[in-house]
Amino acid sequence: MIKKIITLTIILGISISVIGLSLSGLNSEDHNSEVIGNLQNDFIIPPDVVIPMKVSRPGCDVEDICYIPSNIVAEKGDSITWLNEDSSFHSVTSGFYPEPSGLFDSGHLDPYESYTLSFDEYGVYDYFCTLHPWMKAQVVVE
Ligand SMILES: [Cu+2]
Repeated sequence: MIKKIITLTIILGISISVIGLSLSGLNSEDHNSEVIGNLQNDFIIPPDVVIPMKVSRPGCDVEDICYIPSNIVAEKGDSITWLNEDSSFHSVTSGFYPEPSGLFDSGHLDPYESYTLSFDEYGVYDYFCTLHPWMKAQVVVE
């Protein structure tokens, strides 16, 4: 009888340590995913210009909010990051619709895709969206 109890205790002890090990295994996985999450957060750069929701229909041009802000002032050498927060494709293309000037073109930006460009020359850079003629804005490098 005593022998059986001892055996049971040993088995229980082993099971508990096995459970403990697998739990700590789970914990370290959780920890890893947290670290990855933090790393991703560290890489998210706050956008300078946002392409807001619902600008794929005309109307944002009335209040000049197709790109926010529609006029951004940068210093020479600054980088500007655009973020498409809409559920449609948009672009950041230099020039005026429908004639790209050829200076820069993001191509079609997916929802939540960003585009970063550095401006190394003074000037006024008009840009537009190749998909939506009413979407236009400006970068001024001073
Ligand atoms: Cu657009």
